Amino acid sequence: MKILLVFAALVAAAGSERLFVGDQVLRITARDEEQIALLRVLGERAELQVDFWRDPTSPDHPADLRVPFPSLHAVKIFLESHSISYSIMIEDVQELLDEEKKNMTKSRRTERSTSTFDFASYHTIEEIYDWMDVLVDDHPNLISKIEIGQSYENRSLYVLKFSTGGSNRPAIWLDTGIHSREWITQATGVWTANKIAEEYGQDPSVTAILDSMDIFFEIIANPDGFVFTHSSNRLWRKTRSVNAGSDCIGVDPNRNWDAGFGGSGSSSDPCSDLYRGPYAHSEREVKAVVDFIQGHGNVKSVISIHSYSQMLLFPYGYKRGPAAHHQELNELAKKAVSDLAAMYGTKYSYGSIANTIYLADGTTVDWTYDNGVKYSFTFELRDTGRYGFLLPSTQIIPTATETWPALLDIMVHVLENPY
Ligand code: 0X9
Ligand code: ZN
Repeated sequence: MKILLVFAALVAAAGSERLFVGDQVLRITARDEEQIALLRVLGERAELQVDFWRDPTSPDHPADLRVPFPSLHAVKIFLESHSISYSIMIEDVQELLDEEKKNMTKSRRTERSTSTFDFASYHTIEEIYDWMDVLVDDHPNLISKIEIGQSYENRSLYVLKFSTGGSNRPAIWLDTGIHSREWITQATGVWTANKIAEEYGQDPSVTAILDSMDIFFEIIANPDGFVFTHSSNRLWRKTRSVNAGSDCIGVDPNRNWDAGFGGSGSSSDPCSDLYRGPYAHSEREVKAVVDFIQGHGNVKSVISIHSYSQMLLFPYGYKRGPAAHHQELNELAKKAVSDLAAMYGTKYSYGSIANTIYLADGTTVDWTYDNGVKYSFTFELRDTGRYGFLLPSTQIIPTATETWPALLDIMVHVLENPY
C-alpha cells in the first residue's frame, strides 16, 4: 500500500500536479480584534504562502488556514508567541487528496463495468459533460443543453434548461462550482439536476414549478478552474485568466460582479485568492451569466451554491444595511434551513452575507438582487471545517439529499409569490 502511494505521488509529480505533503489546516480562534489583525498580517507575508479556507472575521467565527509544510514551524511559532489559540483540523492535506483520488479511480472502474453514473463519486469535467448529454437524451421533452458562452480557455459554459413549454416563462437560475475547489457543489449539482428530472410528474411541487416556470442549471460555472483542480492544483479557487503585469493567474469570480465592486471585501492584488479583477465582469464566466440573466429578463430567483460552512445567505454582502426584502428572505431562509436540518440534523446558520460571514463585494447574488432578482440566495454546503473543501465523497449523497428540501422551499416560494 505504502509503495503504491509513493508510486502515485511520483506519477503525480511527473504530471506537474501540485502536492500538499505535510500541509496542515489549522483552525484558529482569534480572541479579539487585535488577534484578527495579526492573522491578517500573517496572510500578507507572501513567503509563507498560507491559504485562508475561512477568513478571520470576528472572535466568534474561527478562521481555517492551510499552512504549507515548509511554513508550519514559523506559523505555529507566530501564533504561540501572540497567544493565539489554534487546533489542527487536517494533519496532512495530501493524505486526504490521495484518498480522494483512490476513490475516484475505484468508482470509475465500477462505472465502466456497469455503465451507470456514480452519483456518490467525484467526477472530471468530461465525465460530467458526458453525463449531461445522457440526461438530456433520457428526458428530451423536459431538458435541453444550452451554451451561454465560453470560458477564458474556450471551454463551453453549459446550462441545463428544464422546461415544459411556453415562452420566456418566469425562471429560476441555479449554479454550482463557481469556485472550482468546492467539489461538493458540482457533485450536488449533478445529483440535484437528476433529481429534478426524476421528480417531474411524480412530486407535486416539482411538477407545479415546472408546469409554469423554467429552471436553468449551470453545474460547472468555472470550467477552467475545475479542470485545473483535477490536473494541477486541487485547491484552485479562481478563474484561469492571465493578469496583465503579473505572474499570478486568475480572478475570484465571486468578487467580479458589478455590485459594490472594488470595496474592502475583495483584493486589488492579482496574487490574492480574493482578487476582484481589473474591472467588473472582466471574467467571461461571469459576463456570460450577466448577459444570460439580462437577456432573459424574467429570472425570478438565483441560487448560487458554494461550500463550505453550512450557511444559507442572502444580500447584502457589500454593505451591512438590510436589503429591502430582508424580512421575507430571512423567513424563507429560516424555513429552508429547518427543513434541511430535519433530514439528518445538519445545522445551518442563515442571514445576510455581510452579517453572517463577512463583507464581500462583487458577489453573484448581490448583483442579481440589485438587478431585480428578489429571491437571490447563496448556500455554503457542508461541512463546518473538519474536511473543508476536501469533503469525502461518502458525503455527496447525504449533502445533496438534505439540501433538496431547502431548494424546494425556495422554489415553491418563488412559484407562490409571483412579482
Ligand atoms: O468568500 C466567498 O466568496 C464565500 N465563501 S467561499 O468559501 N465559498 O469562498 C462567501 C461570500 C458570500 N457567500 C456567497 N456569496 N456564497
Ligand atoms: Zn465559494
